[in-house]
Amino acid sequence: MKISAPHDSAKTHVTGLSQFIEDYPPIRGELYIGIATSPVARGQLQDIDFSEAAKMDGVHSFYKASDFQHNCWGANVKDQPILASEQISYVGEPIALVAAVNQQVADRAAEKIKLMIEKQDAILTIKEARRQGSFFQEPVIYQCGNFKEVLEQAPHVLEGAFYCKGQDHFYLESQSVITFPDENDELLVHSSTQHPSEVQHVVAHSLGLSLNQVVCQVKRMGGAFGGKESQASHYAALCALVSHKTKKIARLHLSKDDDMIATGKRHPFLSEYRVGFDKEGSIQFLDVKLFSNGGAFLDLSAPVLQRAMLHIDNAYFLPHARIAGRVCRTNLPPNTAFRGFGGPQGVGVIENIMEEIATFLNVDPLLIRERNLYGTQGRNRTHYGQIVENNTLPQLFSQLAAQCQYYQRQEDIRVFNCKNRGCVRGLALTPVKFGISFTLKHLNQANALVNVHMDGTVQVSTGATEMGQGVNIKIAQIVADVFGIDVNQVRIMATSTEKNHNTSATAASSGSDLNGSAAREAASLIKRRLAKYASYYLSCTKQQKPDPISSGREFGDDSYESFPEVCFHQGQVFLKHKPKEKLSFPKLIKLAYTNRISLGAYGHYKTKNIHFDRSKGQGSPFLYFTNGVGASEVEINEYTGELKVLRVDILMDLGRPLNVGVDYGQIAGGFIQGMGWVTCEDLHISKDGKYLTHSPTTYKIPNIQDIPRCFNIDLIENKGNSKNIHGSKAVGEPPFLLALSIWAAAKKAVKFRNPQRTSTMTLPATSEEILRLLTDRDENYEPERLL
Ligand code: LUZ
Ligand code: MOS
Repeated sequence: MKISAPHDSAKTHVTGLSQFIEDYPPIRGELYIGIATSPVARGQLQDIDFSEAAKMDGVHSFYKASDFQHNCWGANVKDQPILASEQISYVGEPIALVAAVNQQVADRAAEKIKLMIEKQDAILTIKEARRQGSFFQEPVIYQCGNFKEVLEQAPHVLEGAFYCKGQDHFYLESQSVITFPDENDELLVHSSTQHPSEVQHVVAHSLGLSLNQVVCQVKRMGGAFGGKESQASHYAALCALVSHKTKKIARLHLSKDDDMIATGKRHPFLSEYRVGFDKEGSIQFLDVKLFSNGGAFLDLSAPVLQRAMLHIDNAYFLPHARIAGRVCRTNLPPNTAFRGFGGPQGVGVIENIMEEIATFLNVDPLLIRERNLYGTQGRNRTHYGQIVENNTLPQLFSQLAAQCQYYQRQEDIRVFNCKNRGCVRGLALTPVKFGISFTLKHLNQANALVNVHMDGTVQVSTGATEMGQGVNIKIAQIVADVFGIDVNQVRIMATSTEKNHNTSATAASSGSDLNGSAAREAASLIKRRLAKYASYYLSCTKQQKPDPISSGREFGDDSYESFPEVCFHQGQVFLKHKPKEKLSFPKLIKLAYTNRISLGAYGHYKTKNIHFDRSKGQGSPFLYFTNGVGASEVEINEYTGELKVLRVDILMDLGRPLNVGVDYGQIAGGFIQGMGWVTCEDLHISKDGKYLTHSPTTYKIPNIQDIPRCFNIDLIENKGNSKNIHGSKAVGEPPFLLALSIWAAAKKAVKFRNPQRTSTMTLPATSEEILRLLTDRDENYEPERLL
């Protein structure tokens, strides 16, 4: 298998030819949509007055909640109105729509729609939600071991809290959708979504259509990161309403500011912990209460919390644990999926604990981490009961610590910090063990359609959506490998619910695993049919070769026999014992066609042997784990609080990667996105509950100068992951979590100067936060206020 085929959009991305939704040229008669959104975080809608807006030239029509057949949607529970009608729950919540001849008119008209709202007191923070008892659902509790008994016996107990803020997805392409109406109320929806099936479902349900009247198509997204796992559906339904009512093409595209104000983000978490450990630093029990800020509606908050709870162990064995979690209901846009899906928020808790234990015992944190690492028998059972198999963590730890000269550099840093004033450094090494599979079992399935055309080229359609992550090229490689043809002969087609039904979101890092496996199923079916024919054809002598037009033999039936003597290799097909006589792949395809052999197939894949009992919090929800370690060194300017990442070393176990180039890109990109989360990306909300950070001028993501000057990414060889396609491992989310090494390094650096104050360091460790800790300012500062 060619492991570093370039990304299939590489050329068109850099030349600007890649088509995104907004690139659709203007279409005669189409309508542009403006949205009147709530200016308040909580209130009662009394009335809507369209009269001023209606006077404008170019305004076509107006819509409100009652125009929907079913004005509700939700990823798990349909608790969210598509247009608010009475209760208003967050700033930016859509209340009314205007359709107009162009975007300028639509936006100006939307501003002129008068909303009469009676304001109510909003709940914005976890702290306030807890005070008022504002929660979704009941608390969830996972327990393992004999928590109560060890509680009394632990030699040391530390208590504290971990404050972890949210993050904006900052995809380059905002939420975008175009809808094309057709006869008989049919609708074609082009959406920038990770989840075409959910867009189809939400559009159909809201308009009272059946699912077979709605097709959702996705060519690609300009980034998504979880922000389009559920929340594209909301905007698709708004746009579809206009098309459905007017029978005109409608277009909806959020500006960056509107998108950042109105859409949900990574969940902030407040976690209170109590940890017991012995004098060596081995954890004996862990007791954690996690509170997430879910925003106004449930969205994906329940499974996000669940993944946080399932990743509270990160890479460490917890003999006794009680993990409790609760989602707070507040008046913010509903928080949602974001790369890592709660995992980073859970892992942050225990990595912070590792630093705290090390400080308490006055030893290097790496020793504490290694001491608690998952091992073999007796130390390989997670707190939810899954056995950690094919455990590469010990190898990753020792290899990276040696490669990056961890202990030598800690000593160098100590000397540097003693000698220098005004500048302080820190170094930390943290691991990740990310569970691969949707935690909701039935989502772990995929289907694929493979069509072989007469010239021997192949089209593949799956439910996977391309958001830049490279799922298309990976699937193309898998299919090319089945047929023994060049990857350039395989094209991955736009995702459409017309070709692939009931698909799961491209999420949970599992896009290539699930859809690649389904595509291999489909391609293998065609290959068996071809092999059956080739086996017969190639074993005939020249004189005997059948004339397909007049031959009486039939080959069309599906066969589960395999024909191992038939080789498909480098575009040629031949018999193992007669390698001289070759058929080119296109020639074989033509012969197969004239013999009426089906050259299209459908494949289905489901992940085996996974299960999870949500009520008990026990099971084996994950097919396998993707592991990695990262070591980061930071330098902090003590006068300004500015943080620079000097050096990063990453070592990951990706099994046998499908495409090393794409995977390096995912590691570098995921890590830098994580770096933003732990250092500079800082969401601010006004007292009235409006996001103030709604453009690149007020919200800082990492830029090119923030990239570590020394950035080493390496993989270990692991041939032991036979559970997944070609022995590969998923890569999308896991590297994100390694950025916690930067946060831990910052904490270590600050601790050098001010050991008393670091236990409450928030995440992100912004310059302001660092300066606050270094200068002892702001004694009454309350990190809870931020979450
Ligand atoms: N989405 C989801 C996810 O619905 N379930 C998951 O377990 C998950 N995990 C990671 C990212 N998205
Ligand atoms: Mo998800 S956080 O869209 O994998």
